[in-house]
Amino acid sequence: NYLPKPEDKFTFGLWTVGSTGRDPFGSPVRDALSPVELVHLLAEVGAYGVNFHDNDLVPIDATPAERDQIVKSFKQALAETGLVVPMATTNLFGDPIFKDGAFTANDPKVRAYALQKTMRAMDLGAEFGAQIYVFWGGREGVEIDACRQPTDGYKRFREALNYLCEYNMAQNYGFKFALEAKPNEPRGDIYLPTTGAMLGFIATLDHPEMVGVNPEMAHEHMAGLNFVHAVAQAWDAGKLFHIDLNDQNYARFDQDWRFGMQSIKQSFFLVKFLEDVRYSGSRHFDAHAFRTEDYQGVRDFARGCMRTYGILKEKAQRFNQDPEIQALLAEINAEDPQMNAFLGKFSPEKAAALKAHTFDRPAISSRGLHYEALDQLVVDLLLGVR
Ligand code: GLT
Ligand code: MN
Ligand code: MN
Ligand code: MN
Repeated sequence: NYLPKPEDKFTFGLWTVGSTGRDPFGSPVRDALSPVELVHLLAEVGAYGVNFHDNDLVPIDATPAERDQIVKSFKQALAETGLVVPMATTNLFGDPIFKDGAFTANDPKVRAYALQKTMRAMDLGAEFGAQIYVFWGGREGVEIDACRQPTDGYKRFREALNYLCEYNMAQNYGFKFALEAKPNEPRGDIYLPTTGAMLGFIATLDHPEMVGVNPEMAHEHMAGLNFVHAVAQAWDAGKLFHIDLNDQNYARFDQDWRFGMQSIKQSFFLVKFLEDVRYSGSRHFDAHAFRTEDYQGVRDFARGCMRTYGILKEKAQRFNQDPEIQALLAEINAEDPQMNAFLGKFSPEKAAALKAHTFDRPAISSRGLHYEALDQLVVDLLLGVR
């Protein structure tokens, strides 16, 4: 039946089901719902959790009294529905003050304000029990490289994260930070444009153990990359703290489509990877309904994201149990005991023996690997004829 279960940890941002369909060319097509109404909508479709930017919940110009009232009513909606808040983040891109970036902006006042805003947003997230804190630097970039050395951008971003790691410790919040890359849009170029770039950058921080990544499928696809590989590298490095699932045609603008809407095969291998390695974090859908939809369509969108994940999860189980597929894999991946003497950890003796060995290149090369057959089995499986 593919109905979502709490252990799936399916989450949505307030900004996702709350999208009113506004785009750079057109005004909203849906009336805005309040955060409380959105929590009820998410509960109705069976989501596990809801995430937010500070200003998705509390408007940027709210008074302290208004903030407290909003927090109170949101907490009540969570209690009524059982939804949790696993992740929180800061809106460091919407307000005009961030037109030249936030942590990396040339104006020190903007950089200081960005730190202040993030600390307050961390306070808000902590109040709701969030454990993951996402950093998407949508405005941290340039249209023209004449305005600063890129290294100043990295240096400022590093200083800000180091500062906020210290704040995290000073407040005892225990957040894990998750950096989200995107190659471009809304800036002409965004610094650290891919998950791989973020992983390299994390190693330069004062507290690398506190910081991981939040890869987004659509963002890696915008860069023309293989999302499963990006996720696998993050996992391999112990850095897959969160994930943004959605879909996207390659090399287009940021489309944020329903998970599985476009790239079924990539989505399948992604779900298979997450399930195979037993990823236990949130499966967060960072996407929104088409502009053609009313709120019934928004529900269809949210249910669709989770349903497709569930279908692909079942397909992954079938892949792992399919005798024909597994026989092919066993054949393709067969060990050669003779090679054990040469492979693995280096030793001078091993290297000497390997250098003296003669390989029969034509014999090795002539072996077919059956990848055509293997892939057709995958296609049959995904198209439901297997
Ligand atoms: C924005 C962006 C997303 C980020 C969100 C978190 S905000 O919608 O397009 O990819 O994950 O800041
Ligand atoms: Mn996107
Ligand atoms: Mn996005
Ligand atoms: Mn995202």
